[in-house]
Amino acid sequence: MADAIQTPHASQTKFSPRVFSGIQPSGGLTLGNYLGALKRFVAMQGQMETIYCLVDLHAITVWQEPERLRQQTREAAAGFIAAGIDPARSILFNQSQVSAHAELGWIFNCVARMGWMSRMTQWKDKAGKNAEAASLGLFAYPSLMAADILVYHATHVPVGEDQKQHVELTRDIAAKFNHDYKVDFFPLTEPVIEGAATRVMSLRDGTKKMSKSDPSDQSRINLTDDADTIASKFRKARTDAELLPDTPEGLKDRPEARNLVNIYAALADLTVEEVLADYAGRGFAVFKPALADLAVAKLAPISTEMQRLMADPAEIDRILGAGAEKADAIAQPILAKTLEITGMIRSRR
Ligand code: AQP
Repeated sequence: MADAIQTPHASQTKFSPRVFSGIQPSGGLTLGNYLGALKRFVAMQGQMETIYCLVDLHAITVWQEPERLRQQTREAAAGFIAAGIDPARSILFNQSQVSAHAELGWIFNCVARMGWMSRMTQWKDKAGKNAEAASLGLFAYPSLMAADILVYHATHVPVGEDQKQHVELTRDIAAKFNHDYKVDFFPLTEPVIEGAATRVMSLRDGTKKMSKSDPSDQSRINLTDDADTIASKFRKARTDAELLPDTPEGLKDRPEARNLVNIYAALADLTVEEVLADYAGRGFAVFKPALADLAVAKLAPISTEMQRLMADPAEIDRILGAGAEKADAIAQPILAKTLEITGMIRSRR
């Protein structure tokens, strides 16, 4: 996959390739998080330096019960490791243990414009009609996300389609900072969005994103679901009565069918064309059990390994702490230089 990764902006060759990405521990990890993000985090490991973060400060932009948040953060860390993130090859930590994220986030709050934030579709979706009652943190979310990325001078950010707008805003913040302070200090980071399942949809409604905070558990596959639950959710997934077509164009106005075919392709590392070559002319009575078998084969080992890791929470905390130390060592000099550029006095204490 190395050839799919683009190099940073031509004038910015001084930034060495570095990957940063994160997931909110705002619930259990879903198949959407796995295919849109985690599976690709694992694939990028070894291609360049990789830094992965459980963004707990982002999670509290909507209410989180404290003990539950701690549990979800440990469970997400177990999910990362079970899916193939090796803490010896990637830096893995939770965001709140590296204070440079929040500090740079504040500076970026002063760079980003209100108008930019109010145009973010995630803000509009999550705040809904009652924006007055939403937290200030939810509004400023993309500015903290820019800090997460840029405090490491990360050049590449693997994300699902829904986060593309936030990575573009990260580039806008970097460009405005560089312009305002007449420096070439922050890279213009590239989103890395690829594969058949960059937007996995709800199993109940093919027009809605699969999400860990959807009130319906039937709408998603959780990485902790057992084999029977996975099979039953795919069996009950909403579909139409048509047979599968022989080209991707035939799925154009069939969001539920397209979603299931995309999921199959991503899990099997096939193209949509290859999946349709095998299943064209077949109905869902054949396709759904095949998809369920494939999903169980791919996800059950992850779920089993997660359970094993979760039995030792102290070890998970140790891994996150060690990751935070390594992350902090990269972030601190970049934060210190940012403070110097912005005119803050840095006397030795
Ligand atoms: N349905 C999805 N399809 C593809 N990629 C997805 N991602 C999330 N859902 C899908 C990708 O997973 C990464 C982490 O996302 P996040 O947890 O930071 O936030 P999110 O995008 O808001 O995910 P959720 O599951 O919908 O969380 P809640 O319900 O808490 O808001 C990102 O790279 C994202 O693109």
